[in-house]
Amino acid sequence: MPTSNKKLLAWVNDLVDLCQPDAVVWCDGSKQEWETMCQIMVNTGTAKKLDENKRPNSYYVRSVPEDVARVEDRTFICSEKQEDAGPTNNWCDPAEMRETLNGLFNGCMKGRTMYVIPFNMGPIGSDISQIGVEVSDSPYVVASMHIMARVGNAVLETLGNDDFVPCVHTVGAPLEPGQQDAPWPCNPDNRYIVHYPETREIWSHGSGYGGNALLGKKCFALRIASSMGREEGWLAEHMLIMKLTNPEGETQYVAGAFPSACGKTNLAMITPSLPGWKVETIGDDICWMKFGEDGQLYAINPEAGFFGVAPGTSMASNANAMLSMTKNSIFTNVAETDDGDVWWEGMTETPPAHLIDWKGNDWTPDSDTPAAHPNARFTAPAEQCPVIADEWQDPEGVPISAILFGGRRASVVPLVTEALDWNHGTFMGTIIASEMTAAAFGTIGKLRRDPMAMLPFCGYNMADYWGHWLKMGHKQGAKLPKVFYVNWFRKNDAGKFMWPGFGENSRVLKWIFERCNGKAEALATPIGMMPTLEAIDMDGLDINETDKANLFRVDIEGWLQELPSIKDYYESFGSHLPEELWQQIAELKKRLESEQQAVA
Ligand code: SAT
Ligand code: MN
Repeated sequence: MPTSNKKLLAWVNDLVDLCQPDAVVWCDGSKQEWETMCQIMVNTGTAKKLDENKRPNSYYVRSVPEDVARVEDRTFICSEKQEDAGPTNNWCDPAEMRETLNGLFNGCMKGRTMYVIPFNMGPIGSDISQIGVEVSDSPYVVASMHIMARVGNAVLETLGNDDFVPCVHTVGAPLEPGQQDAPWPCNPDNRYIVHYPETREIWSHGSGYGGNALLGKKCFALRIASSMGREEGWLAEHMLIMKLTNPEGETQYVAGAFPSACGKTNLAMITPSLPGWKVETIGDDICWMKFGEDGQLYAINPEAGFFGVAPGTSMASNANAMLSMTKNSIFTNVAETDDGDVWWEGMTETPPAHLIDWKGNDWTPDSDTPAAHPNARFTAPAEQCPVIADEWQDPEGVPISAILFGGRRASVVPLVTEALDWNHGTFMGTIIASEMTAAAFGTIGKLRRDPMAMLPFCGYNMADYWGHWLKMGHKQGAKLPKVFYVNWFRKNDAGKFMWPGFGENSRVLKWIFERCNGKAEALATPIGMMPTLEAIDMDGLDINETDKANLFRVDIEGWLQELPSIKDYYESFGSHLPEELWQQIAELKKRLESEQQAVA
């Protein structure tokens, strides 16, 4: 045994009794181990090695149509009391769930190997990092965890006899003696992604894909960690972290939460259009923040790799992501080219003449289904990102100056607004939403609320989570980041995006940077501080005057119309909703109405 940690040894022993694997392997995290896992996947038909000259040390994996994404309706928060999971989570009584899972896990690894994967979320040795151990019967999980986390002996050494978060994963497909394994074993009829926040445990059954199976990611780093953060006074957030450097060489660190399909990974690796400005990446998905002794919030990226959506990623949309995955990467459910490489929709303007699609069928540009699954993924080491910041693994973390919230809003929400203070910023986070339908001018599409972009990832009652945010702001001596709400997606009368996005977002980042160092002007409006028209650098941008004005327009009527839906939303949380947030609505309403009267 590579450890003498009593809890760990006893836990693994119990799991061997329960799951009855044929063998147990303690993962050491070595290169040799990665090679062994990949070879096993090749032998069982799970993976294909890509052409060594085109993409060295990289593999192609195809799952099955029943197992292609996270399953939110099969994800459970099993707190003792239902109200502690809150109305946005699936809850089940923990005792009942344990009984169900005991049945399902009994003998679930027969005919398979149980891998024990010690993993560190965050730089090894950092005070902000956490340690977990995942037990899994999937070599794909072991190989993916090699990229996404720090794994193996170094973690066990750091762990010593301390506590860890136990994570149990099985594909839920035991093998009879002599039974041929499937290339992608799973059990779609019995999927359970289960969290016990009070005892800090994760149990996952039946899926081998992404966040269902790589338990360090959404399960630990967000759901369990958010609950730990609440108890211990820190924040676990669904945020990118980036480092901005201005032409004078000054730096600021910014974190940002965006719902899916808002270009979060692209923003994390943005190539700024503004001359002299530099953006570097610390993380693209998850951010853990703790107060330092100086009262500032210090952030780490708990992950070691990117698990990004492939379709739409190209040298034009995100060159740095493309360059991160040129070697040592795993591709899942993309399409396979005839010359041993990968392709997906959007990678090149002209698709190859022939591909094997993600289901294993021949594909040509005339086919009427996409070649890659829309949730196809690349798994790539963060250290391979050309713009990864030098300090991305600094155990101290980086001091955060600004937090961005954003959604995809065709109407009402301007390009950028700065919160009046921490409480107002928290309010902004709670009202993040994306429009599900493209809104016609003056009407609002159906809104999907995704507070702090944490809707599927908060491990306890969402309203209590907002309360925790507010409480963080009351900490004695806290020097809090400024909070900004951005919206790259506002449309004009003709239904066209008014803002070009991508590298041009650096113009907004510049204003945010200069608000943080006190150099940029802002105007007080009913919805927060906004840039003066001169404060955002529009040099060389082809935007007409009407659109320019509308990007920054405070839509008084639109906001007043939106307030009742925010109130309805808040009401769904009953007595857990912090009083402070009701006050935020009341104050916003007052500011909007007095502006309305002033204009009339
Ligand atoms: O599958 S993951 O949860 O890791 C990624 C995602 O769905 O956001
Ligand atoms: Mn995410």
